[in-house]
Amino acid sequence: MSPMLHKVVIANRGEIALRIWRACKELDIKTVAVHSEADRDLIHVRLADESVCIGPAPAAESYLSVPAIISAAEITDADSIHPGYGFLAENPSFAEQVEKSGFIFIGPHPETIREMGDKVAAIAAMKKLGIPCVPGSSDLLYDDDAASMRTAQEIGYPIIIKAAGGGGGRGMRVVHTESHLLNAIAMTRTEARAAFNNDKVYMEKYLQTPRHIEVQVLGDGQGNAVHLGERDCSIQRRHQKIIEEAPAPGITQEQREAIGERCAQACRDMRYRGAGTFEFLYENKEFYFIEMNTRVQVEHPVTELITGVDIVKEQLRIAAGQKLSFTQSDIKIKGHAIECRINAEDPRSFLPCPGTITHFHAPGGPGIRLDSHAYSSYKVPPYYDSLIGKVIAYGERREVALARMRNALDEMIVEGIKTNLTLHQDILRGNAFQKGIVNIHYLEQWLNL
Ligand code: MV4
Repeated sequence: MSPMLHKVVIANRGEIALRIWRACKELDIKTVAVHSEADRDLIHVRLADESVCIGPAPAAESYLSVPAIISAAEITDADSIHPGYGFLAENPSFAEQVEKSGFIFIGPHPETIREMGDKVAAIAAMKKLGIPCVPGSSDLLYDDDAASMRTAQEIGYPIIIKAAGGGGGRGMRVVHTESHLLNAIAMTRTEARAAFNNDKVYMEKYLQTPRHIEVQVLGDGQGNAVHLGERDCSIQRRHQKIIEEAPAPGITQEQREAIGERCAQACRDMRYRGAGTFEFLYENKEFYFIEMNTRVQVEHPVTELITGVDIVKEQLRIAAGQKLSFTQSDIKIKGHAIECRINAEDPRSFLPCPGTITHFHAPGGPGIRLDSHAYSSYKVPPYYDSLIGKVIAYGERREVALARMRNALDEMIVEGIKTNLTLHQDILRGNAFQKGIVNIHYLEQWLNL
């Protein structure tokens, strides 16, 4: 068996940096925290074996600085770099430079990240590998107006124009009638050129009320891969997820195995390395692939709780060159888990609310997990995203997980700053959420009431 990693640079901040530190310690791997000037007081900086300040507060000059992070790995004699999520996690040039500098990038091969970052290439690859995609999704649009109009006609309105370089909700336009089509294509193309330096756009059938369901996978880069079931992430606002759960309510074991096995087989076929997520829209009992994420995700804990697999530890083992130590038949989905993202923000305006947490109490008890870097006297800086922690509730049944989550939210104390705790309590009281039937528009519609 390949030896374990020796020393990991944690190239991130906040709760995920702490999560990565925890996994490293369990595997007896040394850690280097790299942090900005605004993040000296982060808990994982204190806990790590070594820490390096990599620049001033703005992310562009610290967490997004490739030379600063690689230099930190060099001076601390680390052997590997974990990017977490956000920042450089899905930047293929970063992964490439990490490897060219002689370090292990804890994630997929740079070429895989590059391919999945181009949504048109990703869809083409998935289609070949037998993953169900949205009708029309392989139709690249050229500067041929007549052809674009024919394609839209064939797919049937409404359609959606998406930028190949976009993703996560950036660079899309819904078109309901032919009269708006050409203008929408031109506008999406212009915006995409400016935002992503890539004016490739494509067209899909627009699904009006889908749920967002995603499948977690792990591959070892040696042809072994498993799926860890699915998550429902439909509760979102402006493409920011707020609540996630696993398994997705109403998905049968047969559906789970069918879609999961397709994803796992696709990973075996492409020798996928690391943790990954297949994002689907789910409507009328059908899954439609939209994007693949090549990183660990914020919501990975719900999957950990229903499978017993430590996804971050698996990322480290895979990066060390180890084969997956389990096969699909070893993976059993048990119970139900729900995650609430706790943000430092105004619960009504959603404006970020940085500041000092004067008093903090962590919820606990049976089936409650808290992934958070927050503590009493911690100062939430204004420079980064406002996530201060995640409450994750587990129960043998969904109702039990829900009851435990309600208690945990009641029990949790965050004083000194505003948080969205009350928003979570309101959502959990809603009828549709309790029934487990919400689609991606539910929260925004409910907020507008
Ligand atoms: C769609 C769609 C409907 N039909 N594609 C938004 C984020 C990006 N990942 C894909 N997105 C969507 N693609 C088709 N063909 C609706 C969305 C969408 C959405 C998807 C997932 C989660 C939240 C969303 C909110 C609005 C729109």
